[in-house]
Amino acid sequence: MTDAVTSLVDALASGAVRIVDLTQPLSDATPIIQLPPPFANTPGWTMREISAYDERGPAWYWNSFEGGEHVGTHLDAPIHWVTGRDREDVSQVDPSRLIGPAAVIDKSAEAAADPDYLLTMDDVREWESRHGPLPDGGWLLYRTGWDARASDQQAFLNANETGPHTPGITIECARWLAEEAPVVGVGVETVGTDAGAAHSFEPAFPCHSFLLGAGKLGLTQLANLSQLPPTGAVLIVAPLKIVKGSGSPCRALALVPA
Ligand code: 23J
Ligand code: MN
Repeated sequence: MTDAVTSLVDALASGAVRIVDLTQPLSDATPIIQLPPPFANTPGWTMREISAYDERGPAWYWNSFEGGEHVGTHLDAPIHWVTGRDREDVSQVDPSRLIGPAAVIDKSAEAAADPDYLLTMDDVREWESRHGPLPDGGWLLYRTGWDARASDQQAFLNANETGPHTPGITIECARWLAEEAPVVGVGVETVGTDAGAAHSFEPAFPCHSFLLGAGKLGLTQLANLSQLPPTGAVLIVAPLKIVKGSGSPCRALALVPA
């Protein structure tokens, strides 16, 4: 009998299992969320060179970096939101929740037609009628096509005088995902798990409020969800183990059967 890890190693070597990188590049060009006044905003990503094979360090190149916890592809820990304030910080999130089966719901056509498109309970029920229930202990990954805009802050935030217009999830569906669905987290391609217009929802930012309040996780600014099947992929999320962190930039990978 071959053990499961050996089988995985063999499958990776043979190409029977493919690795899809779901992570956006992290640089000073990475788009960041823009909250309206009077709220404080996050700094973006900055790198400072320590040495580059020069008099400061003749044989080595290295940098320091600075940036918000919620910049680029990143994980939201439950403590990020007031509803989850007594729950885990990012260093305390159990690793068993950072690896799990992924259900991919594709609403990219709907979001292309309407940038304020909201995923509904009917959408989830329709997906479940074709692919089965959402995975126990797994992740819902919500594809909207928004990853194509991620190299351009203006297109990514898509704001006008009425605020940002980016796709999200209805209040009802966010509540169900938090309180009833068997998933441990929700991943999106946009700057946050909530819709651009969610500042005016009741409650405001329902994905953050309900999911993090229920101890679940958020994952944002994903790339390459188009390369995943609706079911059958495994998500691997690796945030930094920042003590007292509310979240962390992370590497997000998927293992996909070829
Ligand atoms: C702070 C306030 C509102 C929001 C966010 C952060 C995020 O989207 C985030 O990155 O968690 S909506
Ligand atoms: Mn966040």
